[in-house]
Amino acid sequence: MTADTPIRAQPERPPETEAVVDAVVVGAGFAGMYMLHRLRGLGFSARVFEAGSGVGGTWYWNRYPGARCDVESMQYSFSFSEELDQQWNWSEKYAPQPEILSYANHVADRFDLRRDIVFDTRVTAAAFDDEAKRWRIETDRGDRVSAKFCIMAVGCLSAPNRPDFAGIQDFRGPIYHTGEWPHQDVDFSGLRVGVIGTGSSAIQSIPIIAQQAAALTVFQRTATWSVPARNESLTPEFLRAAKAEYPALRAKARGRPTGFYFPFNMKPALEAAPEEREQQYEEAWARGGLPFLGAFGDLLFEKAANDTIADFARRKIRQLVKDPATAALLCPDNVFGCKRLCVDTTYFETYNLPHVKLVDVSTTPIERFTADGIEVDGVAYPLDAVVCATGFAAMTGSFDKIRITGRRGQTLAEKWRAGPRAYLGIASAGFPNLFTITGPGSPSVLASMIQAIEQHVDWMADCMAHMRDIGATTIEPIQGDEDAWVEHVTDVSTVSLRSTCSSWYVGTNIPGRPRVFMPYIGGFPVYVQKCNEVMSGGFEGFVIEGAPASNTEPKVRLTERWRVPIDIDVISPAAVAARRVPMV
Ligand code: N01
Repeated sequence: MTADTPIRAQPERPPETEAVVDAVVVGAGFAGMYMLHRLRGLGFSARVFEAGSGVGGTWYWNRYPGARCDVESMQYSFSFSEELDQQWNWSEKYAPQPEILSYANHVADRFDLRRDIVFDTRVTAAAFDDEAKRWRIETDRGDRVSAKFCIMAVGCLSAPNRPDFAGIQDFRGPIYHTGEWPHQDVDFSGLRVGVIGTGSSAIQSIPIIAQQAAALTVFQRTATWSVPARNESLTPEFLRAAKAEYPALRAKARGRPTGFYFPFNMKPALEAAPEEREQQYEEAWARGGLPFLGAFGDLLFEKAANDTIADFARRKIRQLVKDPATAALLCPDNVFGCKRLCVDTTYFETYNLPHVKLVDVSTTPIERFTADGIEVDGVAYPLDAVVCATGFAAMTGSFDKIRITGRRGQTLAEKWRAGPRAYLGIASAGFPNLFTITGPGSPSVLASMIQAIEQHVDWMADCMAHMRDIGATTIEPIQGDEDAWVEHVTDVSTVSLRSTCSSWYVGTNIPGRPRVFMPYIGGFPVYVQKCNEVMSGGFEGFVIEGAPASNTEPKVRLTERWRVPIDIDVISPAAVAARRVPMV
């Protein structure tokens, strides 16, 4: 079996109309897979529904040329199994998408997950039956399942954003989206290709597409900050040494604001002499990757400090790109790292190729598609194929696709219309027993995703086990505690320069969406500690119903590895401001 082999669990498995399980999990990416593993371990029955034909989620869908992770492979992987850590060998510092998908398939096989996953099946509706205290889940192939718990493992970046360009239906060639790339090889040889967008997906795919295409035109609305990846093969010696220290690396990672470990410099950039700053930036640029933002401690808190790293990065772009006019267009004029920082391999250098052209659509947007290409400002760009690297309806887009109905007929879409509201990003008032893995209001995309997933899944599994212990029927956030958390998430975000620009973090990459800073930027370990305190305090901020009064003594089942030492305390805005913690 190769990583690309579409896998169906039970192709002949007919829709179930009367299934009754403890939990339904929506999605079989890393979150859904680990959730299933934990549920099974606790003796709960579960059904996982997955729209794709295989496991892997993000890494199943995002198969565009050049797709790879920009968190180091040794850390972008499950940490729950020491044996898995020791036995799996990553080939590169930053794993390519096919290898990550192979890993997902390996995990599915190793833990025998497929038998409870129904592939090629999309959950269309989930409704809470207040009398039965159960969720009724429906799918697009006619399944009707009753579950005590409904667990959304739908991913943060999994609902592609397809802008409604005028005339798009007239275009004669194929139009691809990086987030829903075909499973067959796409060959751009000899073609005139247009790429719309310059975010992470675009900057990874552009250098590869340029190698094939006869002509490549990139339509850029906002110039992107990108740092060289400095990817490399991992030697057997490196792997041996790293694995000898693996548990320590995992523990250190859990103590970091980002949930992954890298060396960083706490000193404020503004306290360093210009020569020291230059040297520090040069060294960090030479090491490459997201840790570049850890060159100094104040880069995402002080605009004047940020200006110093932005000036440095602009100089690098001008050195890398030969044509001054193109270089000028590629130099962002916004806060460095405000949008998610990109990590590339020869992105800027690609614009030195004679057949690659950059078109600025910042002030004159894409006017229309025609049968033969794209028009901007009255100029026609003839194209044979178009790649939309236009991103996602982040954090909430996948929830919007499912009709989720809670108490009193309220839908989650209605409740979240002005922005998502969830307690700890784990659950939302009015929707009992509905859990949201890496939901809005949790560190999620601001931490290493797999780390964030494991912490959420373990917390939820521990919670469900506790409810079973005490004979409870439902758990649901208390409105006031949820409101306070949502307010805290917003408060903390204002301390970071990240809250100042338009990006998918705040939902404004898509016209009409409310501007709300959705992930929790207060730091991963502080968030973990808050979750632990909530649990050990008897699920503070939640109301648990149905348990006999004699059974409600708090019994903490907290998964041991989440008793995380707080390396850096960043819970309050003041602490964030004072500590100057680099968060990439
Ligand atoms: O999406 P994006 P992405 N006309 O939203 C442009 C993760 N990820 O798929 O900036 C013209 O970043 C849009 O322009 P603007 C990672 O967290 C990780 O690239 O809104 N252009 C932007 O340039 C990442 O941040 C990895 O002005 C339009 C681009 O499309 C996240 O996924 C790899 C437009 C979208 O960029 C999303 O990345 C890939 C329009 N109408 C992704 N609409 C790794 O781990 C949008 N754009 C390496």
